Amino acid sequence: MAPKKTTANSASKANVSKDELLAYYKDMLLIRRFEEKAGQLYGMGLIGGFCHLYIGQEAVVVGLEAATKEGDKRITSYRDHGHMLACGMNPDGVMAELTGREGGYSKGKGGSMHMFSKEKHFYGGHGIVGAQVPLGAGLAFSDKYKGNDNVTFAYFGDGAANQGQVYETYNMAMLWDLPVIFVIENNQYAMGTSVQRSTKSPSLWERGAAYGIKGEEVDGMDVLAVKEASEKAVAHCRAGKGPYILEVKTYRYRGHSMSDPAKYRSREEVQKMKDERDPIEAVRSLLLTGKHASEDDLKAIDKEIKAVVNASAEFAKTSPEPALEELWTDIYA
Ligand SMILES: Cc1ncc(C[n+]2csc(CCOP(=O)(O)OP(=O)(O)O)c2C)c(N)n1
Ligand SMILES: [Mg+2]
Repeated sequence: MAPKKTTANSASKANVSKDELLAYYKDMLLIRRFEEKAGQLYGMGLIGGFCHLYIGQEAVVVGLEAATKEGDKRITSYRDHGHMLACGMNPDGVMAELTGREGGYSKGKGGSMHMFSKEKHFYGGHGIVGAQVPLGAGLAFSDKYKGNDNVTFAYFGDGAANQGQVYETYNMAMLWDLPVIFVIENNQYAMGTSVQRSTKSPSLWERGAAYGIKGEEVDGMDVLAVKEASEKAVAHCRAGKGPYILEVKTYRYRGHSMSDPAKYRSREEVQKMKDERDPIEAVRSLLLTGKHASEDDLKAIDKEIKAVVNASAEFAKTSPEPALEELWTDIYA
């Protein structure tokens, strides 16, 4: 059966409680401030190697996580700091991994793209474009095999959506009715190529039709729309109906990685998104106009989050570098 296109919107905003709105605001703001700090530490030479920031895309992961329960799994690409914070991993451990310190999630030996948390069911952090998609189906297979109702979120980008392994995975996931939500974070660009330049059929979720997988497109700058779509997708998977595709339309404000001359788009385009579609500003405005919070309340939240992020940076600077002997631990050979 062909997938149905039902673009979720925020029509149900009125049904969202004050506490929920505040929680989404805080979660998105934590990611934004954390990423800004990571950018600063990178500029100071404290973070080496690759570093891909999530700024602009915060509503995607926060909206999706809003529909999860304990036991659900997540796996993503190298643009992974936001996913880790949103599933409750400790900012100290994430920041210390970025600076390559002992207190990091991979003891300082993995860096930005290679962190994991068994406790929070976060399975990385993958630098090979698209590689996490079949791995995500494998995670879902394990839950199906065990007979529980957990769901796996396999996140990947618009660029990765042109990888062959994605479609091999779609086929197997549908054949075996795996409880996996394929989340295409369509931020309009791959490394330096826009979707328009690289992709003949710009609707990425509709490709699931070839495998009979249902899906939809969602406004990824609207956390409430993402949450609503996530609830629907999760219900589908938990009911044993097989995989689901969510193409979440979003935008990254920063370069692909820290070393990106960004010649493929104009400053005006980026500024327009910031001015008109910022996901955090949107919730801020809902909080204020709905009289759920005052300017002072929001200032206090800002302060609270800055303190958490500053503490993580302090930890990441002071945690020692891994000892030399660590070169010989956590390796296969
Ligand atoms: C198999 C493979 N090919 C190429 C690369 C280089 N590369 C890294 S990220 C990237 C772009 C991916 O873009 P997208 O999937 O849209 O994710 P985004 O960076 O926008 O989150 C490319 C080509 C890689 N890491 N792995
Ligand atoms: Mg992209």
